[in-house]
Amino acid sequence: MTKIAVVPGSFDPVTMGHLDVILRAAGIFDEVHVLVVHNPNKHAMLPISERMTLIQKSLDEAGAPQNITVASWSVGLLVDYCTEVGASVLVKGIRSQIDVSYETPMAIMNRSLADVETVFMLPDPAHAHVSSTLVRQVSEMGGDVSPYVPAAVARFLGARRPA
Ligand code: COD
Repeated sequence: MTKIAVVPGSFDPVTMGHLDVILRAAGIFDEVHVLVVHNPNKHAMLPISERMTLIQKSLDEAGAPQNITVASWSVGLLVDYCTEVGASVLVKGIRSQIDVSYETPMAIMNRSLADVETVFMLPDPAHAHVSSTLVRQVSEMGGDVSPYVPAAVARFLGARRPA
């Protein structure tokens, strides 16, 4: 049976940490759906369509395998999307105890709601300190974010900066 995994996130913007988790998941599962979801607890910088474009460009430039699809979801539960596409696994990156505390209740709830398992993936140590929130802050204050984001994102954020 085809094993489909969903890698959900705000991806505002996608970082090297996200990209690492997505590419590793694509090596484990038959199909991976990168799902851009609005997180009501965060103040968004980019519209969802722009985040999707940047993810697709980053994947293309990384020479990503063809079993990765980029999608978005704005109505209902994350597990409703999983049911709709036949995905049985959610993949989440875990950088710290804070991530574990945040993700554990959601993982238990998602299994209870729809029998969707959550796989926690440890980060590449090179990217363990990277978050979209920090990237947004550094970028907005005029810093160089190119070590932390794919080249497509660095170009995009650089072009947005006032001259
Ligand atoms: N290295 C590895 N992993 C990383 C890194 C990094 N440097 N940075 C982020 N990650 C991981 C995060 O831990 C997370 O797993 C994922 O990548 C996405 O991160 P973000 O910051 O883009 O996205 P979030 O944290 O805002 O997540 C948004 C979601 C909507 C996916 C989340 O809030 C969620 O699962 N919501 C559940 C909605 C729902 O259905 N609720 C009801 C039942 S639980």
